[in-house]
Amino acid sequence: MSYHLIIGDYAYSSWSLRGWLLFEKFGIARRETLIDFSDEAGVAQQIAEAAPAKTVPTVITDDGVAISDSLAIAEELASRHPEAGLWPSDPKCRAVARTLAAEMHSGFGDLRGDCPMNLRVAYADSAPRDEVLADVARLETIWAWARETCGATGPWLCGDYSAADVFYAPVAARLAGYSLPMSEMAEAYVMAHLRDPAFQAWRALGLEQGATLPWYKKDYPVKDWPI
Ligand SMILES: N[C@@H](CCC(=O)N[C@@H](CS)C(=O)NCC(=O)O)C(=O)O
Repeated sequence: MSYHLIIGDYAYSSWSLRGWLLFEKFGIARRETLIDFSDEAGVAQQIAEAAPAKTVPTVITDDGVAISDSLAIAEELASRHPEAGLWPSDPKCRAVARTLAAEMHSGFGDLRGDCPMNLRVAYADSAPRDEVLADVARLETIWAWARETCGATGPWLCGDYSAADVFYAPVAARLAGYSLPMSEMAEAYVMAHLRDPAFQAWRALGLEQGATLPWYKKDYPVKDWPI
């Protein structure tokens, strides 16, 4: 099986980071095309070959299907590569992992809206609104629930690194990048993502490639990236 993975800007495209980690962390080969977020042509126009897909990440399979949603990509790769271990093998932990990935995929609108992923900068204080703090509290609740239910003792939510962790990698970047207040447990999880070699490789690409896009800039005091 071969795949063509189309991704957006390394520094700013949180969904693309998820799509890329689904391949990179589970050793699945693909060729990649990078979409330019600074191009006047929007994403849909740039990925016209993958129509009706209109967002990134999009994966084109060798049988010609454009999978244009990160959760669908996770499920399809898990089905096609059962040996890769995208979801935990234990049914109980797999249910937990899927629940967490799905909640991320459909939720946390305030956090996502106020704190867009930006791997080029970290802010010392982002004056979070109560709604954003409520999203952080919810993250802490479900992260703790996952760890407890799966008996996780290492860095990841459901035991070994799984697709659930993929979905929270950009969330970790937001919590760290906007200096959001969090518990010790959450901070340890966030730092595990920031230290992850795959995440670091992606961020390094984001520092090297692509334009700095002014519409992501926030007027908060800047600090060094936490790691
Ligand atoms: N539900 C989609 C969301 C993908 C998405 O919104 N991607 C953004 C980039 S991070 C995009 O392509 N935006 C371009 C547009 O909306 O025109 C997923 O899970 O992959």
